[in-house]
Amino acid sequence: MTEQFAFFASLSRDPEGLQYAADFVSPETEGELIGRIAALPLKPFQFGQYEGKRRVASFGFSYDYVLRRLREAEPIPDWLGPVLRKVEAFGGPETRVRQVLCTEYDFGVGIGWHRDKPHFDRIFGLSLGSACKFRFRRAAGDKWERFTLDAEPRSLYMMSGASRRVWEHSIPAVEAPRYSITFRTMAERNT
Ligand SMILES: O=C(O)CCC(=O)C(=O)O
Repeated sequence: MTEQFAFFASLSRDPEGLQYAADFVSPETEGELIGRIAALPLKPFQFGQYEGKRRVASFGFSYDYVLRRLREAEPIPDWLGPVLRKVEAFGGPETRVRQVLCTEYDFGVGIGWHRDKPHFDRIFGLSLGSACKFRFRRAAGDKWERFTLDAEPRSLYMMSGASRRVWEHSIPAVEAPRYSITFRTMAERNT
């Protein structure tokens, strides 16, 4: 991890392996990235026979919920290069992002509880346009232990360790349009 990024000090009982950097990109870069994402041929997120309300575009790989495996997607476009390299620098030596997901959440849209597919290793998320409550939960006996990260626009979170493998995450319906770029490295077995 380089020292050029200011980290959010952990509050209490935040999930192990979760890191957060405020102001990861400038307002100018945020505007440019939103423009690029809005111009993509975004499609409603498909999981098997179901369709999510968020709209997405995948690069590098996408997960096929019918075949239950990764398949190759369009290559990661050049306009994502500068921010992708900055994310890799944040991740530290040997961080190699191989999958990128651009997502648009319209007003009132969120994402349900899940963990990312095991084909991926670390997950980085850049929030653009508006803030969201990035919620975590994990089973604790017959209850849930919970944690909420306030993900501000232009911030980056990284999930590794237990925050990525044990805790589930979700985002409740957003109160203003939000865009995100999710950067994923591959798990060993897929490299
Ligand atoms: O929009 C985000 O920051 C999270 C996206 C996410 O959890 C996912 O696509 O699996």
